[in-house]
Amino acid sequence: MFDVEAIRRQFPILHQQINGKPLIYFDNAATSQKPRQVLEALMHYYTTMNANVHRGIHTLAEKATEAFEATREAVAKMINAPSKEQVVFTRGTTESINLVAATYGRAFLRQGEEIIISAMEHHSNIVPWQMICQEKGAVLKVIPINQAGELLLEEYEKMLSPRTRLVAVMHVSNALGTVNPIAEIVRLAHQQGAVVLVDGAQAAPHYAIDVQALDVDFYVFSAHKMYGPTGIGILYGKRHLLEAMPPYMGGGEMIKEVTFQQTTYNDIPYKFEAGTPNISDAVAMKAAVEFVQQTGFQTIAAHESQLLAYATQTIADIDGIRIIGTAKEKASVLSFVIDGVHPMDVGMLLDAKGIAVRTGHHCAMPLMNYFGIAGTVRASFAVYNTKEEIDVFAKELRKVAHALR
Ligand code: C6P
Repeated sequence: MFDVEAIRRQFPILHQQINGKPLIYFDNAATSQKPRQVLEALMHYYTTMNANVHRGIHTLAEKATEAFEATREAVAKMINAPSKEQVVFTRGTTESINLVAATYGRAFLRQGEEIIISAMEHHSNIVPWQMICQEKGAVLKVIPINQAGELLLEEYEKMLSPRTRLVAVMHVSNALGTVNPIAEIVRLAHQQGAVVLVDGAQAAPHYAIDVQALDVDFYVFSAHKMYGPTGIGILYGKRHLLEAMPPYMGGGEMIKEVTFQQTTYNDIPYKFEAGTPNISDAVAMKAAVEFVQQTGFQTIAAHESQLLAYATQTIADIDGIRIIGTAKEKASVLSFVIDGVHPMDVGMLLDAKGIAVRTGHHCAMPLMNYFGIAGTVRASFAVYNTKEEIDVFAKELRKVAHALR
């Protein structure tokens, strides 16, 4: 039996008052809160083993390196990567995408070739591709969506051609909640010889990811949205691609030998990890991986899906409300507008009641343009949220809508 109160007890931050009201944290798509085991892992790292990794032969350096590499191993297992060398530590999703755009893009993209993204992408999965297309004279194409916020797969299929070099799509939309059919997107791209990068920032917190079953070429995500620390994220890549890609940044750790004439680069993944990495947060990320695995992805997804259904139904009859993102397959993101009311005003009035939601364009301005809106109010749920919180949220939202309209 799933015991949400037992889960909540593991999250110290949840047990506080905000503006005199018990905190209701519904901004999980922006960043999730951290369980005690992650906080303790950080403390444990700094109080027992802090040292630089891969460099020293002293005991602490060995301990730190072991803990750092243990996270790589745990992440590889979690996403079913064939080997831990295919798991590169980055600062997060944004850096992972920029890394691929800058290295794979710079090395392999040719003038007149095409990169396909989708109309619902986060700016992190638009701008790096725009930059590399401009640099290389390549063309950026965009898969359109329907009013429900679903990709038009027939249009995508028509867009693909031998000119397509790379397809970059999100697994789950941060602004709509749409879950995209990644295996099918990958299958179609591979038929044309294109590689696929999947932005898994909003999928990794909710679903068991199997990079081999999906057959993705690159899969990227951030620890901080899956109960881990900020400043650490993952780039998974197929071995032959990572090996063929040039390095991202130059510096320590990414080399085998340096002379003033030339440098030979280290093997993967270290080739992409120049400089002292974010060791402490990487080490603590293992505790986040363990948290989601102990809780179980099935349990997490089932609970969040109940919350989404309950919230959607509970707010549906509020005057003037319109839900943005009504795809058949949805993760626990509830985005909406209220006619005649600015999303920011809603967010501020909810905050006064201790309720944290995100308002605005959610770093998806082209998507907002498609819907003809400046932004939405977004409630996004995590495993520690409850139906009772949704009841309070719906009651306060009703009052806010009434007062502002
Ligand atoms: N979305 C949101 O509130 P970083 O910041 O690198 O960890 O993740 C960027 C990113 C990339 N792709 C998707 C689908 C995302 O949702 C995000 C982060 C947050 O929706 C902050 S804008």
